[in-house]
Amino acid sequence: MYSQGLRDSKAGDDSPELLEAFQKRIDNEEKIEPRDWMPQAYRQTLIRQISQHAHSEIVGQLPEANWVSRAPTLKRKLILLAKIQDEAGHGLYLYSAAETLGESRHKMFEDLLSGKAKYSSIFNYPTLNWADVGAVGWLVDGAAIMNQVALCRTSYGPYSRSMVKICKEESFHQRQGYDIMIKMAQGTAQQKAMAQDAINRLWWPALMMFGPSDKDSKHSGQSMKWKIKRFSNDDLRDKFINATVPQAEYLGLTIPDKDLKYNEKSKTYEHGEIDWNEFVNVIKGNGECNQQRMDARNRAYDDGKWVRATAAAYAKKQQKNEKVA
Ligand code: FAQ
Repeated sequence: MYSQGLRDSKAGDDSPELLEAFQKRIDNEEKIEPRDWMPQAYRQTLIRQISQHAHSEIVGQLPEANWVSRAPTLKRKLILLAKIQDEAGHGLYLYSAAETLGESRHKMFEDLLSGKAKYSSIFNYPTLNWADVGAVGWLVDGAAIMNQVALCRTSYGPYSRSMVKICKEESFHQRQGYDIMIKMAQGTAQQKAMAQDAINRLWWPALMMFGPSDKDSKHSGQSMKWKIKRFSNDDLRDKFINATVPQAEYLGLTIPDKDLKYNEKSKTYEHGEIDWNEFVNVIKGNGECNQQRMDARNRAYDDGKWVRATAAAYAKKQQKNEKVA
């Protein structure tokens, strides 16, 4: 019943019996695999989320790439290059995971390059000083891990397995970012001021990475029922704040939230109001760097045209040779 294959799971096939049996599998913590029957809406939700996630990894290389040529030492440059390459790899695993759902990579690229597809809001902010590279590793990768550790248990097999490897690498990214922050915070007064400036600008955008508040999140309810998401946006955001505030204290830096306070009873931090207008504006394409990011991705795609043409010609030639042999 479940191995009907991709072509059998079309709109209109979602009978109550199939839906009920599918939900039972989810409730029993079974992983859903590419050739299993799945509701169209489950497939579409995954394609949307996984492709947005893949685009984020790819666009997310750009703010850090800004500092490759100006890293302060050869060692820092090597570490940064390795991290950026990891992000490209994450994008590729995720595009592959989305392909198992029947979406073509070409279509996903087209949607990104035309501005139709979303990617994480955080990458539309600039990286203005070297401490931003530390803050991106510490806060952005830190927020990404908080979300992705939960996704290791997501119900779709290929997505879940790709997350396991990605999380191992993100954990190294987070630590290299924190290491930069330690050096800056313990350095000269000017370096410490740069570290504080980075956290002032990136703290709130990092909190926005978790998505709209639970009351405004349109997909969370169904995604949690299908165990695509294991925690709500606000729960993950709170976990991130609770883990990160003590790290900022260790650095001797201040979280730029005058309303942040520790609740002795619940043993958790309560944060101030997030500027949701800013979030909406950025995901609509009006952030500080949206245009710059899109231009860079389109330029890279155009520059790579000859590589794709050569690879396609080579593949065609190989096929022809195989036929002759
Ligand atoms: N930015 O109903 P919800 C990384 C959209 S990886 C832009 O709550 P959902 C690694 C959302 O798509 C970072 N758009 O949606 C790295 C939806 O739009 P739609 C990426 C956002 O899906 C580090 C609408 O708002 N991680 O950083 C954002 O249930 C350093 C309504 O929202 C992932 O993608 C946002 N922040 O929950 C790389 C993790 N938030 O499609 C380089 C996987 C929400 O209806 C350097 N994704 N939207 O038009 C997820 O866990 C989920 O998709 C959420 C959103 C939690 C992001």
